[in-house]
Amino acid sequence: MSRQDLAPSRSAAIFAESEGYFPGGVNSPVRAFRAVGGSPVVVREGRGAHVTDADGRRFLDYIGSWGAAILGHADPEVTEALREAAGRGTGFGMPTPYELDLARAVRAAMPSLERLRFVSSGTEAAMSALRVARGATGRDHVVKFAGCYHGHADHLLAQAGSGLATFGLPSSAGVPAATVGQTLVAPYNDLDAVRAILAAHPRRVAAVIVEPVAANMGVVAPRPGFLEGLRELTRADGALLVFDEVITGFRMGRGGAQARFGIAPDLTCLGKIVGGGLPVGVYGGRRDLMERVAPLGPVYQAGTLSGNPLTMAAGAATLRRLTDEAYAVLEARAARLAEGLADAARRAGAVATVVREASMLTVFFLPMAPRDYAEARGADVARYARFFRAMLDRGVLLPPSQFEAWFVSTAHTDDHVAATLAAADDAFRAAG
Ligand code: KE4
Repeated sequence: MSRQDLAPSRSAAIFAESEGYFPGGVNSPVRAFRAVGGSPVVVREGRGAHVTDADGRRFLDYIGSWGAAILGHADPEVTEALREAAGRGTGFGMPTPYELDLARAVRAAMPSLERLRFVSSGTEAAMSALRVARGATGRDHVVKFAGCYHGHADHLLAQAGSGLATFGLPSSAGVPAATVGQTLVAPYNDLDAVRAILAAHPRRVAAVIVEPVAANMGVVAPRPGFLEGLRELTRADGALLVFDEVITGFRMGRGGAQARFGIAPDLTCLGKIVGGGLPVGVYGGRRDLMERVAPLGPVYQAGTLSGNPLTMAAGAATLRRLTDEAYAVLEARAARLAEGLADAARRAGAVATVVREASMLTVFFLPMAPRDYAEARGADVARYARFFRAMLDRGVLLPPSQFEAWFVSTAHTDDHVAATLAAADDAFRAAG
């Protein structure tokens, strides 16, 4: 009997009632387990590398709040920082010293953010960064890449990844054609396609926005020269280069992907880790661009809880722990996990490829690593669903979609990696 077949569960009862409140019973689509089947895990609490569901079942967690929980769940220092901040009040709608503390840490890690603004989600960060780009250039078109996800702002839902990839949605209902008409889409890793778009729309593209390492079609690495090529092409055309580092920021080292690849974008978006697990987004970049933002300039953006003390405290407490040593241990462990998963797939005779970048990875049910969204979508999603369930039955919670990333935290130990690999040995066979 699998773990899921236990007596009628509280999780199932909670989810059934939730379906009477939320569309699909969830507050974000991918959580509904529609791509992997069954009733979703209803998490009652998390601690370290584990989450516990409403029935007391404990799982090793590789969702990690979609990357935010890089220190694991309920980290004592982050929790204490939050407790202390909450005692001072949760928000004032006025400047506080706490936003400055976090801004100092962000800019020390990413000097390209000469000026920055805190917001409350990655969607807000990407939406605002592109508004700055359009306001600064006076141009209306933006270029994005198929399979990249930059949140759910209308004009960014064209061929997006993450939940749209999970559900096979080319875009979203409710988005006027005119809105996405100015969003031009190229295949990831395809510089010729970008060159052709810029040639067809000379000096009309405000920005090219890219996940410097894609993680919303599964983890797809930039090919050598791709990011450098984007930097050159945008500079030559006068378009701005926007790095969406909502996932890669503070995941790929303190300086994020821009430090790892040595490229300075004009604007950067951050989220997740930088808020220590609380609602957050950041957009920032060149001073001459950001000084067009109200109240200094004509680009308007605002937010009631932008820079709120709780998020600032949790973010600052998290970044203090992300030392070079912490990253070295984290990435070595993720590498052992990735190598072990590839070995387990081979032993089981499974057609699977493991792609790892820093401490995030995807097990693609594909014979080789995909270079773009079209190739990623060729993955055997039914086999992924069987693998997901087999791992869940063995106490390991993976992202409930082939097109999302696994995230390793500093709370994952070598023993956790060993337990994951032991489960994977069986699960690859069970997935057939
Ligand atoms: P949020 O608005 O969800 O905070 O951030 C949007 C966003 C922007 N840019 C990138 C690169 C992102 O990955 C995201 C959000 N990531 C997804 C997971 N792949 C959020 C999970 C969900 O939608 O439930």
